[in-house]
Amino acid sequence: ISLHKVIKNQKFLEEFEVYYQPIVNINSGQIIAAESLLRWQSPELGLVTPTEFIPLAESTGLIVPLDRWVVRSVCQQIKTWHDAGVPYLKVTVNLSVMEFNQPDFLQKIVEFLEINNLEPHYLEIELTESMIMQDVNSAIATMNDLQSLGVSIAIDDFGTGYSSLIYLKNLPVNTLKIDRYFIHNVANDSQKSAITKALIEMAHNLDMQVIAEGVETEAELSFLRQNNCDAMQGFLFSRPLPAAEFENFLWNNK
Ligand code: G
Ligand code: G
Ligand code: MN
Ligand code: NA
Repeated sequence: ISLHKVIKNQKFLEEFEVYYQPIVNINSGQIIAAESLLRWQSPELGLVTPTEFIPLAESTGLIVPLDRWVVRSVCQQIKTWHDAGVPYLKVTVNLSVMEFNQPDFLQKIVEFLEINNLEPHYLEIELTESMIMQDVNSAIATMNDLQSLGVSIAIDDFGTGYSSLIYLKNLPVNTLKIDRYFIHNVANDSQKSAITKALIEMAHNLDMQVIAEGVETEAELSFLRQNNCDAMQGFLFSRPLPAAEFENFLWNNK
């Protein structure tokens, strides 16, 4: 498809948009953060989801400028929201392993924070287990550098990768995001319940915050609340929203 042409022409500045899904404190119901999620509104193809275009962008290397555009846009957006009076909002960014491994990756993060005069702890990078396990030592070094800058780190889709728990103990990680596979019907599935409880307890013992992904029902939410999960995101609370709608949502939830 025409992704290559689009990005080459710099037209992606017009066709791509960052959506934001609220992340909510499980007890207070307050919005504490948002996950940024990229969307491609193609004039020819309509709304294309990341699962379709990210593999293509990765195989062509175009994911690097694309991910950088996302980080830059997100930093700018957080700053705009802070200036508008939204306190303490943190935003997470999903990155491709290709961008994470670029030699100037950290330098770019610093640059985007600085040009927006943004404190680093408002940015969180989401990494998957498989991204980290490709080259554990190098990943840990980059993660340590991010944390030294003040940027926090989440492990995304946790439970679906192949990382060993021995490694998890040694990873510099602030937040563990339990994959939505485990959350779906968790209250009525004894195996998922057992795994989810164990993951929450383990993460807390490692001083990590726990976010449940893909929460769709009240039953799932109350299970998570009873078992001390810290935060949640999912369609029960809100779908990912365009920036302007997300901002309205924020004001209505104060
Ligand atoms: O929003 P949706 O569920 O369709 O996202 C599908 C996948 O695309 C998720 O695994 C998510 O991590 C990934 N993704 C979303 N936004 C970005 C982005 O800006 N950069 C990268 N590299 N991946 C993203
Ligand atoms: O892999 P990652 O966790 O980054 O993917 C996030 C994706 O999950 C987003 O594309 C988002 O659209 C999707 N998502 C968010 N909340 C829900 C939910 O409650 N149910 C389902 N099925 N998908 C969700
Ligand atoms: Mn994610
Ligand atoms: Na996930």
